[in-house]
Amino acid sequence: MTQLSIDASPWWQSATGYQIYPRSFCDTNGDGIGDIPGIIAKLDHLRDLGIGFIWLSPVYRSPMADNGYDISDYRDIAPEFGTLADFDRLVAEASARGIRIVMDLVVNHSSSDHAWFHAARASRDAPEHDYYVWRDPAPDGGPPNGHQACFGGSAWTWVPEVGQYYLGHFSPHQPDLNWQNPSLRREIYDMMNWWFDRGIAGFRMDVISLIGKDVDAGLYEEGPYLHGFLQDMHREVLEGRDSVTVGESWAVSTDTALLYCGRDRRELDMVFQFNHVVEGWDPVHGKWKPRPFDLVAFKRVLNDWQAALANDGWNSLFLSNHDLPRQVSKYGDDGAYRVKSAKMLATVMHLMKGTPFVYQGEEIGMTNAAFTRIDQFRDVETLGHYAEEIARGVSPEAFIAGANANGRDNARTPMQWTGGTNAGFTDGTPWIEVNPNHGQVNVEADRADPNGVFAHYKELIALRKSWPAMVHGTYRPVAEEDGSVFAYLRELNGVRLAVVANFKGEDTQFDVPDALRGSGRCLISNDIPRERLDGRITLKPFEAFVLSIGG
Ligand code: TEU
Ligand code: CA
Repeated sequence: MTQLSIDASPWWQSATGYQIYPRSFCDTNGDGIGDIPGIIAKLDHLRDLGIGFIWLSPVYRSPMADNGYDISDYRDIAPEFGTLADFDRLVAEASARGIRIVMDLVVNHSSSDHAWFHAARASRDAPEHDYYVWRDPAPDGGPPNGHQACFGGSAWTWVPEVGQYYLGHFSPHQPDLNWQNPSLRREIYDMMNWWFDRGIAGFRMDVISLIGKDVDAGLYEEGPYLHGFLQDMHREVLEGRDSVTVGESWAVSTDTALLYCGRDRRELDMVFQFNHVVEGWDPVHGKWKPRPFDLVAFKRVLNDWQAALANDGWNSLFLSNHDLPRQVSKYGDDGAYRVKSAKMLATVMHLMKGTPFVYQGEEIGMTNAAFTRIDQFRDVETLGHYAEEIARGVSPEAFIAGANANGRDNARTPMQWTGGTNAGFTDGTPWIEVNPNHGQVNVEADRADPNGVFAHYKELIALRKSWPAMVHGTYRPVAEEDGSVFAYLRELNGVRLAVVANFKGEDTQFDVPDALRGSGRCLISNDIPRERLDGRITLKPFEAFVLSIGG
């Protein structure tokens, strides 16, 4: 890439994103629920970290069946989170610190409490009826087909008033919107433009790969209408804006990625893909039965994505979000090597080509929860599947073990600000229990430690701003069959960055591949800085470093 094209590259390529799950971030009024004033109160923490934008999980008005991923008014803020005035203040205060706000766009479905759905379920003649997906019963009166909802049970719910079933791909509280209806699409585009006019910088689009579904053909993910609708949305909303869009897709693969984010497509800027996440799930039992971590397979997935988007499109880089376990628990060691392995994972992810996303608490190495009773869980998905799995004969202990390993509540325990009561998250009773390790793991303690996790993230994010090779350099994987070490080379205009990371909690021998040989400056390390890469080296447990070689 030439210097000119680098200078013209969009801001979101060199920025780092930070995801906030508002309910669990910071509570200012003692109701036990995080709120927008709480986010504003903590903006200095994010400015110090150096992030460029916040992806804010939904703050819209919602009955909170799925913590806001069930919206009852797209143009208002949930009272428990604050007001539109609070939101405007957030945009302004963030902007004053050089931080943009990216909202979550949840338009595959609304809440069953949305005014549209109230009208839709009351009469077939209401214009809003067709905003949702209705089908007649099967000949026996049962649901039109056997499609199961993501959070358990049938995806179809009977409404006697209209004598039809509606589709709720996730749950009955989340009726699917019918994107085939042009008025519905118009409503959504107008709403998006309304938020842009309020000063937001873009959208993360929830399960966007579902909007083009063909229900009767049984096609849900990446259905036949998907890209037509995304191009339509681009024309009506995104064209000409200096915005960023990231579409969430559990179905996207390296084969389909460029259909969303190829430069000539006029759809989205990036996708959140999950191939590397699902790789760690049981092929039959899914997330509830995780399989042992396989570094070679994990690298293969990420390396394939780097290759697929090498010259077109752009990767999003993440291991964590509000639906996933804490990364240090999942891929590192949340015991003796918590700090060191958290830094190692961050180094590997931030040095790849793409835009890194940090999930709240990741920057201090927060860990999974270790719940022992089902009543400690809050997540609609976990509770829905619990009922189903128990009915199927799975023991509660086995299910809870799976939920502790992979469940969504791991990421949703409150942000640990201090070692004090409720980790400084709330003066009241938190809506979900605080992780008991907050005495050791908290922002105050970690930031006070020059060798803390925060310091390492801050350094990575700063490096990104001064090393164009980190953002735009080519990516070349090495030692792909090595089951312990993740290593690669980034290269731009003669600048070569060698990245080496030991995924094992023990000393590991590593034969330095030719491509990485050389000596130079150590840009970042979680151990004693190295200056030379040659021959066979012994990596310390979870050691990771970046060396600028030969330049
Ligand atoms: O998640 C999409 C989704 O499919 C998840 O439910 C995912 O499959 C699951 O966590 C893995 O088992 C998005 C949001 O990120 C999630 O929080 C919402 O619950 C969901 O959509 C519905 O809006
Ligand atoms: Ca609150």
